[in-house]
Amino acid sequence: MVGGKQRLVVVSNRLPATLKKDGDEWTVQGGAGGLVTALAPVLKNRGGVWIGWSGASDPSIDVDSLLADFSAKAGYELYTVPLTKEEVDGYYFGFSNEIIWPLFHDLQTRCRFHPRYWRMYLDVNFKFAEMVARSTTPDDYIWIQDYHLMHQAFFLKSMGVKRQTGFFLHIPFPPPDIFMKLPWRWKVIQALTEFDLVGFHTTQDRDNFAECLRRFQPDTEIEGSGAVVEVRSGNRQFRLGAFPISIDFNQFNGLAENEDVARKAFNIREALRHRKIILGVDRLDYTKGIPERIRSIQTLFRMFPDLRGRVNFVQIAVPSREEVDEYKELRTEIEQLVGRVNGEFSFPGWVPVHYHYKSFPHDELVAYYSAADIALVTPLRDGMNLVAKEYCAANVSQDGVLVLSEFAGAAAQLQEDAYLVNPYDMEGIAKDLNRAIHRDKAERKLHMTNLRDQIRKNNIYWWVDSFLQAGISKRLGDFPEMAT
Ligand code: GDG
Repeated sequence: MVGGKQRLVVVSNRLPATLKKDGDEWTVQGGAGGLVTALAPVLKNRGGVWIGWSGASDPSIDVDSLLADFSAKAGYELYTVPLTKEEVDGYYFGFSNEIIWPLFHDLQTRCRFHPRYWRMYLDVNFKFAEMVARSTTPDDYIWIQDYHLMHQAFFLKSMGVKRQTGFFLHIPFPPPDIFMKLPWRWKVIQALTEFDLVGFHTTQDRDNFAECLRRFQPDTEIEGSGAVVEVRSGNRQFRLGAFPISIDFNQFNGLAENEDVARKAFNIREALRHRKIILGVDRLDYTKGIPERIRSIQTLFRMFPDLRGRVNFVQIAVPSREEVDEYKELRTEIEQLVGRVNGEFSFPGWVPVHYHYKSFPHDELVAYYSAADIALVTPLRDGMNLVAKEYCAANVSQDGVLVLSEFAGAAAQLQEDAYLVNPYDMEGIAKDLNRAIHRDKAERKLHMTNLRDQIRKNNIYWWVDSFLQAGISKRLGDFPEMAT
């Protein structure tokens, strides 16, 4: 624990509240991404500060007063880093989303390595670091989130500002063969070594980073064998750790038991009575493998015609990065595929794929989780994937089945009790779905109980504690290893 003495300062690209224009009015909305879901309850329970961009680039609006209400309700302070449209284009849409996001998800052919993106990324990182320097004290613990802000410790040091810093990467870290394609590879590696602790979701990600570091700095030595290791590299000494992010288990479990939510779940089941429900929930992103998943559903109904009329696939796709052409094209591709599968198999009274392109209120999302017989979570690559864990936590009847991509970080923890699939293998997925549909009740219960136990123990509070203890404790081994 940070303890009473040290204030926690979280720094991320986006604040947990974003400003949106609704007609002439600006409104404040809570974010729906994995990071917000993960950290909001923690800061609320401890109190602290969150530094980030508000999502608005209009200099005429008074961001701070708009956010004051949200901050009071949220129970922690917010500081905004103002960004111009040009900065957002270069640093966020450019460097972060057109370079690091695809590259770190092993999709290097989607990268656009424009040097001006890199320069803007550095400028904006400097701006963030100035805000961190101004609004924190040497006693604070500064926890930087994610790939948009890899240069924070580097710039703080270059300003002569001493802070205790930790960095957590929410996406995978690629192996050297892929990472080496980044034109600014050594600058990024070096910047990461300036943190006191660098955290990843899995030991695989951590080891990939260590491999890249060794290529950069052959004298690198690594000490320790647990989740957190001590690194000596050049003139730097710091820690690397694997901290699989998780969810507030009790919140999802409790919501699923709530009477209103249980009624909503009942209504979903009633609407699809006598049919098994397979559920997919994702931000609409090319890393999530949604087209591949719909094709695997098509394959399921082709390979197992007896399932026609007896199974529904429900896909919730949350709008994401809608301004970007690639995401618009992905949406069109998904909608055409849904149309094609429904056109191929529908008959009066049964439409196989139910597709929702919108964000559901939290309680409705939990109702869907709770109503579904099977969660089909098949990202092509994913840092962790919280949906897989949320589904299990909401499965209070304990008879659901998780079908999970082997390329999601969550697979490292949940592999024993989920069906692990290759998201590119349509027939393999179809066969495992067929098995999952026919799995007997006792077996479903056994595996779901194990999954829920694992997620209950290694929950979001455990994640925060283990990261902060690794960041703050003097000796290695003074922090909790993952409960099994
Ligand atoms: C990044 C990494 C990593 C989804 N639909 C609705 C909704 N959601 C919420 C889910 C979940 C979150 O969005 C999605 O989290 P994921 O982990 O699946 O994915 P990313 O957004 O890509 O997150 C990922 C994560 O960071 C944390 O480190 O696991 O690998 O890519 O929490 O509940 N929420 C609401 N309505 C919806 O319709 N309210």
